[in-house]
Amino acid sequence: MQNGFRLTIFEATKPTGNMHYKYLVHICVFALTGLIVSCNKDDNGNSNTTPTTTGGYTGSGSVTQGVGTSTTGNLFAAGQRVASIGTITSTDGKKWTVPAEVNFTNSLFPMASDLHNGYVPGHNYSNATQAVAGLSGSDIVTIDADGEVYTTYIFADNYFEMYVNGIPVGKDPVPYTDFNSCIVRFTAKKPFTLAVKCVDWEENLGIGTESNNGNSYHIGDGGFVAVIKDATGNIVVVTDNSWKAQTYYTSPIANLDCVTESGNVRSSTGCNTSAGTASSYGIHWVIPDNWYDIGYDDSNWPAATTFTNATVGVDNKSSYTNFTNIFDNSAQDASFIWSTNLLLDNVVLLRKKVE
Ligand SMILES: [Ca+2]
Ligand SMILES: [Ca+2]
Ligand SMILES: [Ca+2]
Ligand SMILES: [Ca+2]
Repeated sequence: MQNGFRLTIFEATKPTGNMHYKYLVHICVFALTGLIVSCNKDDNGNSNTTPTTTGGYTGSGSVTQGVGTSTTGNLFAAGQRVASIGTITSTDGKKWTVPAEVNFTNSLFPMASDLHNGYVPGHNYSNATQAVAGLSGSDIVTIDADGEVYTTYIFADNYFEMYVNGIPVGKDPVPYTDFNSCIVRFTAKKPFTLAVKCVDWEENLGIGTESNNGNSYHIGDGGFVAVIKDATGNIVVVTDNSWKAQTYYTSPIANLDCVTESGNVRSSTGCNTSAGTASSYGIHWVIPDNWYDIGYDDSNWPAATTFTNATVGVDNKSSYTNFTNIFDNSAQDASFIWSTNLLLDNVVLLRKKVE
């Protein structure tokens, strides 16, 4: 930021039902213009920049190359793949968390309930009725005390954190693999706004790759599907292309000039998706502090792209196939959604207003 300075003005405490969720409000003060504007800034202190050119890439993102440094060895020791967290520094000197900043270890962010979870004894439910019957009621997050109870069914490849009206309602209990599915319940009144952070996890931090069939740099894919039912069991919303989706981390990139940016459209559809290397590039964009709030303006975000079950590859996963009566309802079929690139875009934010 030029001609100005940044102040962290105050730390606010935001009530979220039976808990409090602390967040920082950052304000940029421009000395020359006198304007005060809200400023996008992530937990690493990075803020948005104007478009620059780096090695053939021109855009508002920051460019990294190669593998990051692990800072948390494994978020979920029981998991099939190691769910590590690390940091990596971009060519413009900014520090990024890879694959993503998450609230997995934040006890104030509620854990989603299990629709199907092989790591919890008895939670390999064969149908949704069984899974809901296993819930005590203490899982229900209050958005509006006089609202009705909504039940969300979710399958995510690999990890999600969901908010309703800016209030955290559930995070995925299995960050990487094996594949699980979830239930998130909340009381609310329409209209309400859904916001979901989706992470396609990675074994090779910062380069979006994992070991698969002998290839150490296989490019993993993402995908998110959800169905919300009201208290009488009617479907009120499914994932489809009426949702908004924005990309915040793309990797592995072989040639930086394959990523294009036009307004809020960040496209890697022209990039090679065969495999990564140890020296692949990544592109990172700053996630706005208030991206999950009701009032956040997503009007310029791209529409979500839909993908088939076969493309995401869920036909052999019981955490999905046991619940096709929910996710593949013949009258109101929920589609997998993501940004335009299911393979290379690894951190995708989704938003949807339910009227
Ligand atoms: Ca998961
Ligand atoms: Ca994945
Ligand atoms: Ca479906
Ligand atoms: Ca990926």
